[in-house]
Amino acid sequence: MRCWLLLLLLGFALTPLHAEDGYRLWLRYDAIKDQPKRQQYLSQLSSIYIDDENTAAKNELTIALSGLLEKKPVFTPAASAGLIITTAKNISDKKIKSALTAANDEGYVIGWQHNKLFITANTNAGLLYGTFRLIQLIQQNESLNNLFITNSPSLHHRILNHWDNLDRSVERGYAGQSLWKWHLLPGYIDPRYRDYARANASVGINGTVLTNVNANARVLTDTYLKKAAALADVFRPYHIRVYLTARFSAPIEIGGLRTADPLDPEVKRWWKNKAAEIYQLIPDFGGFLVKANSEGQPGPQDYQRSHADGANMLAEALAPHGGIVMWRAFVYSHETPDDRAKQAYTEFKPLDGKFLPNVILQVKNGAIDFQPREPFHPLFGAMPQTPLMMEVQLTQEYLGAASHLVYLAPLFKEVLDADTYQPVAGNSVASVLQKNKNGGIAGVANIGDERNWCGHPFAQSNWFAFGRLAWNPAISSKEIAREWIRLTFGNNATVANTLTPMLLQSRETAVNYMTPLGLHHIMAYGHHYGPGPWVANKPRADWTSVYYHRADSTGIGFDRTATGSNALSQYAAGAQRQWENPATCDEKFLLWFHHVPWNHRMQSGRNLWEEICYRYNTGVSEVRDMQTKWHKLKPYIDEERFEQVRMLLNIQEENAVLWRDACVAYFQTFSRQPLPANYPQPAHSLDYYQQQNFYYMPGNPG
Ligand code: BDP
Repeated sequence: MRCWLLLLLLGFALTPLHAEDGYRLWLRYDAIKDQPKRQQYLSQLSSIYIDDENTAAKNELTIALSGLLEKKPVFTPAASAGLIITTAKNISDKKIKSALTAANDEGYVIGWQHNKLFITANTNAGLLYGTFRLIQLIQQNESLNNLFITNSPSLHHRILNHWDNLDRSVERGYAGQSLWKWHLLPGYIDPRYRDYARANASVGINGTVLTNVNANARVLTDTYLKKAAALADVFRPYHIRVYLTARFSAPIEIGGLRTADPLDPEVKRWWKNKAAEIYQLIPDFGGFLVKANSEGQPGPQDYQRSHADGANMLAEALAPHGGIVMWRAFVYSHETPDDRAKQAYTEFKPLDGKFLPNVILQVKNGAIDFQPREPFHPLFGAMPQTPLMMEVQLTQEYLGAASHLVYLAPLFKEVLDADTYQPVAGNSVASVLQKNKNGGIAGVANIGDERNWCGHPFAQSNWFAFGRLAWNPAISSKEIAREWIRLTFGNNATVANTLTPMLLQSRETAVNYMTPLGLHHIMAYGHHYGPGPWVANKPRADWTSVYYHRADSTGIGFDRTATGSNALSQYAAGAQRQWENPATCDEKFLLWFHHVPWNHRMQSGRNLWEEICYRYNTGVSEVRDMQTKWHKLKPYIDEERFEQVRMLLNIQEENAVLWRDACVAYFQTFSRQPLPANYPQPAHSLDYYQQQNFYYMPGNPG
């Protein structure tokens, strides 16, 4: 009995106080085990000077070094410090000085001067980013000797878009409820708000839109503005600005006006007063994000005004305070029978040059809607006089919700690196975004109140990758993956070497088992989880799957060339050339641009039907491969996260099989060809797959 008690006590003593529940994200500051390394860091960093007013950086250093080095840092005057964190002053070293001159407002330089390590920047924001960088190097046990880093963000606006509602539901959110406890604000400040700000600042995110694009005007009332102001107060030391979504009809709904016509003087006055009221409460308020005349949202077209009229009216109200309007280009009308992929371009291209300078057009990465793969949006490069933001989706609305492991950096990179050929070859989407000082990138957040923030432990990597790429679109997906893995799972080489290729492959895997070869929008109706290639006869054609895949007895795919919708013509000639001919079209986009005969010969030598089967099956095998790899890592991963990912991978495998079998069974009714030899037969009849439904998936509005 006594022995049993002893074992039990011992067991408790060995159990870490904090479970590995994912809460700490990549900000994990466990003690460095390598003693010589630790000693060296201690000698270099034991005393620190930091300029006043940098409380966030100071706090972070205290938390980080107390954990990593198991010793609280001592803050001293500059003369006696080993690490000096300061803006401009005191820099004599030429190299550092000139790097600092070259750095922009938020950039930083880390380097040595007279045996002291310096983090220096032109602003306190830069100092914070530099501090996080230094901490991340230490987390990865990198040597600080001879360190010299100079780093500035290439995009000015790096903003998360929360699709969070005031009732705390999250549109397309799979990680619990909204982080914002509106009912308790402003009185109760959840400590989590600060951790959220820390995580964002650590990867350079500098803005957050708190509310859903399908906006509720109430957030602009005094009561809610005070709540938003309380959040802004928490985020301010982390250099994160707060933005809100503005419902276009707010002057009617909360202002008591009879119209929201953007040219009406009373409406203009209402918005001007509203902006002034907001800036009283939130002096550094970032501005508005607006979804107008899209999917039933109100907008200027309700009054026969243009998108430019609407955006400029709001921009005028914000301009005196330094605010911006992010006006979304995601518009398509059910009254317009034209290909949905063409409509945003048709609407906005003629408005280039018609917006005020503080309007930024926010364009989704592709012309349809965050599909597993889309060619870049034709508006990139086509609006040279308008600042653009690219909107990507971190929440996995079309990529298996938070149940599938899909690392999205390769998706973001594919678009950022794509050549727009505007005005000539060599102008990537990233360079288009960078052309205007107001350019930027927005990420639809995948964050909720689940303990691990994003639902799937690996979904955190998409938040991280978004920040890194927003800061520097040139870094590789691999570099980001390796770093995230080390910060999140530790520095074990086996773990990093196994997980890096697994992450890098995972997006292509999802494309394979969901929408290979340019297929798109063939998911289940409404909640968008799981397959639904048969979806037809809905209130609008472009909410069905058959509208997009167009399978028939002759072939499959959407003809977007001159013989079809001619969406291709919206791209520059160079871009068109790579896609215009089915014989030479990049196969990734074949069925996006062409309706292709079932017997079309693919590069592999298979015919199109066999290739479709092959891709679906490859997707499933690749998920199984992820499972095998994960199992091999068991000895290196803590039990909690290991088990959680193991179970989620099982769900992903099951769902990938469902995608494969449902799609193959359905498309076979058109191809009328047998399954290739050795190809696994769908376990059930098509009818069975059509009956499957995932009821009550979270995040589905209405
Ligand atoms: C789609 C979502 C919908 C959003 C819409 C948008 O299904 O819930 O409201 O995009 O971006 O992807 O406005």
